[in-house]
Amino acid sequence: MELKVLAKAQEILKKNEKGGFIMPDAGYYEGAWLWDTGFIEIGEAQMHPEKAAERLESWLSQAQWKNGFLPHILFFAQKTKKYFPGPDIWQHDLTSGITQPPVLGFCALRIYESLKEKSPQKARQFLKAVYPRLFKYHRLLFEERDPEKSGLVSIFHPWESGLDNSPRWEEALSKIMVSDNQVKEAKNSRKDILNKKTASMRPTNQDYARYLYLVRFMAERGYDNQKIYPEIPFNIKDVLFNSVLYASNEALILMAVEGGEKAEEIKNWLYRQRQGLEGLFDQETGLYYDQDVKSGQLIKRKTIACFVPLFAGIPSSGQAQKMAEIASGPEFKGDNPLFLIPSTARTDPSFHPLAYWRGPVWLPVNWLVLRGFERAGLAAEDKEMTKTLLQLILKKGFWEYYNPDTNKGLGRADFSWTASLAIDLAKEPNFWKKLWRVG
Ligand code: 9WN
Repeated sequence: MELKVLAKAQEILKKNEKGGFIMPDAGYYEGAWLWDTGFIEIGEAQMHPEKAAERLESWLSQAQWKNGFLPHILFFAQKTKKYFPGPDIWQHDLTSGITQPPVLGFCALRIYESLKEKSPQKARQFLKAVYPRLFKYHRLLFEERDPEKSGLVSIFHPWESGLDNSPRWEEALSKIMVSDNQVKEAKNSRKDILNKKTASMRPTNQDYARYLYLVRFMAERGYDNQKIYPEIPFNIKDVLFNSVLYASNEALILMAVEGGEKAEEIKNWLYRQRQGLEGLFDQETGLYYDQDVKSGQLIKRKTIACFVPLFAGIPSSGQAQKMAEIASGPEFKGDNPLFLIPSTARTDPSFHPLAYWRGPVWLPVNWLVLRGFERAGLAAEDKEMTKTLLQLILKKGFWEYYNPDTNKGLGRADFSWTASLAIDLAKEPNFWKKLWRVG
């Protein structure tokens, strides 16, 4: 099984290469996305560590803004043929103006460790190039996206969460009023790029009108976080984003130690983050939720994001055990013989097996939870999910997402992060356990 997965996964990653990067897929997504790049290079690090190191270095140096910010897309050209919204909407050269879950810290550590085995000198050079950039990005997040020093940084756009049309964002978005003309504008802009089949699964034109409203809101303020933070209608402490940031900070500490840098500031962030993340736990349901900064309330919608604190080692062992029971119970796994976690709970009023982040199974977030089970010492769940995810991919192919009832592949075929994370799963490395020793 392992060899078959590895061969096909590498073929896909090769096919999706363009301009020195690996795109999410070869057809629609015309750029290199932040968190896709992170997940892609985690798999690549295990096959071609030198190339993975070169690509991440180059992505960081081309994408990073002067103030340290890392945008969620680095485009290949000023004009996109299919993908919308392209650079003309973002108004920031070749990048977008929002970020994505900060997975690059633990991705960089993964590359560093593989490279060290092959060439310690190259590994040191890689560390020297990427560590300061990642540190600067994290510092910016803590200074400008958490001015109240809660230990939790804010996201300003559903795309920053990576889980675009998750039901978690419904209420905050409903407060953004968009006119019929704005919805029409969104519809016309997307018209040529979506075929009927895919269009019905992706966010609606109404959603897109609101997404565009938020982009313009930020662009008009020159992407100045100080101006945006108090005014933007969408200001959320996202539980997945912050858990991933925690794990990337742990990775930065390991990198700082390797490179002889001081890690005090990062340790302070971790201390505050742990308290912030613990505050997102809801006793009644046994899960972790996002917090809306405007209302101060937890957004109690059950989705796969509720489990991601496991990846950061935040839940106690009792909490983790209970979370594993919920994940494998009727609300999430349901009757599917495979242990896969749908993006949204089956009991949520907005659950739909075809609707993008409102039901379908996505590999990267399942991977975060599975590694979270590993971290919590829940070996049975970890093993079972690894087995079933690989079975799913072998049987159905490397899709963007899958129907949680029938397991049918959906969205775009031959998707890069599905291929690269399949490599990580098939090789069953002990690597991640090393990361967990910190914290
Ligand atoms: C907007 C590239 C990206 C992923 C996101 C996924 C989808 C973009 C889109 O594709 O979002 O960033 O246009 O739908 O939701 O998680 O990074 O694969």
